[in-house]
Amino acid sequence: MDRKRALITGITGQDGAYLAQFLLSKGYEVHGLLRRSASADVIGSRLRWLGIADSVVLHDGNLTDLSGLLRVMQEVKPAEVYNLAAQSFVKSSWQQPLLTGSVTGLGAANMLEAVRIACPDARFYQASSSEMYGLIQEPVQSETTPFYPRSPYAAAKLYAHWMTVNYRESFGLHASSGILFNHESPLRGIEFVTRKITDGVARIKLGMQDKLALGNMDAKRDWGHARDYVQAMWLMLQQDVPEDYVIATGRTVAVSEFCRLAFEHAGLTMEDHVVQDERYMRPAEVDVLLGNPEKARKNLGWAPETTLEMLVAEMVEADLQRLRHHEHL
Ligand code: NAP
Ligand code: F7E
Repeated sequence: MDRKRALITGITGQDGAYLAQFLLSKGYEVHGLLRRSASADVIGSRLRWLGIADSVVLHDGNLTDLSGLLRVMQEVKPAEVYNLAAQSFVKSSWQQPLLTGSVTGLGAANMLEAVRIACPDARFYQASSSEMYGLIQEPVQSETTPFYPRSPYAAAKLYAHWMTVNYRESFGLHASSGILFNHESPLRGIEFVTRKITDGVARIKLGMQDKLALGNMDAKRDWGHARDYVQAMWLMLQQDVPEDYVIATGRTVAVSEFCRLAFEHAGLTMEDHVVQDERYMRPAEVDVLLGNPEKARKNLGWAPETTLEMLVAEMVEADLQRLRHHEHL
């Protein structure tokens, strides 16, 4: 029997790598979109870290180039398409608002067009984000909470989110959005606060640096593990009816609390090392996010397996190991 074929945009990112690993374990033939880079050595480092770089098929393409996306879609003919590619760093979206709009927003529209034209029977997943709630309109956010984006990134994601809903309603595409709250892992990009903290803690522990400079430590996030969250993406596409789902843990803690847990895991005291630096503050902040994953629990049978304490421990240990072995990610 032919293996089921999936196409992942953003396969070289944190979620793309874990999703590829998960789909391979389910017996899928996994294809991914790869944007060309002159720094070929860093491309695919996450796939290599998971030991799956040779098990996936990569196709040249960019989310901003519809013709290329159409070509890939015609070539692969995927049964499932996961649109994870984006300019995903919120802070950068104020420096590059148009690029963010074009990749994170219009890029999703390009993908929907490519699916509608070349592969209308494929099931489509859009990586929506809790950042869309921004200035929160309800203390606990669910699928029915109104959105209030607070960054060019969030505004672009909101456009992509509504385009996904619109293509489902207009053309009958099997298109679902996962409104995912922050999820982290040892494969998280180094500029995001959790990985910046665990990498910093590991460096301080190994005597490679003494201080860690952070921005707003009072911001609160609902943090889960990427490995758990990619399973929810897959579950959404296995449903008969496409819908949108909040994926979260239901627990929120401040950046300072994440930081304290990471320092404590390494036997260090946060107050001896952390300094505040204006450079890491944002023009507009999302103060607190807290998701209600009840619909996903009920309809998908999904629940997170990793606690915050387990996540912090895994990330600190991975960074200690990497630095001891002079590995980079
Ligand atoms: P990530 O690590 O930043 O990965 C982003 C991926 O997008 C990378 O593979 C990147 O390729 C690719 N990409 C960027 N611009 C592209 C372009 N123009 N054309 C093609 N590919 C492009 O992000 P992540 O944390 O895995 O998140 C996955 C998705 O979920 C993103 O859409 C993100 O916005 C969304 N999301 C993330 C979270 C979270 O907490 N992680 C929560 C909610 C939603 P390169 O490797 O070449 O840079
Ligand atoms: O910031 C505060 C910062 O950059 C979290 C993306 O995956 O999740 C992510 O977006 C919080 C913010 O992630 C530093 O101000 C303090 O309040 O790790 P972050 P994010 O902005 O929440 C959502 C759901 C996505 O969709 C995005 O793609 O931490 N913070 N000090 C800091 N943040 C950073 N990066 N660096 C600091 O030094």
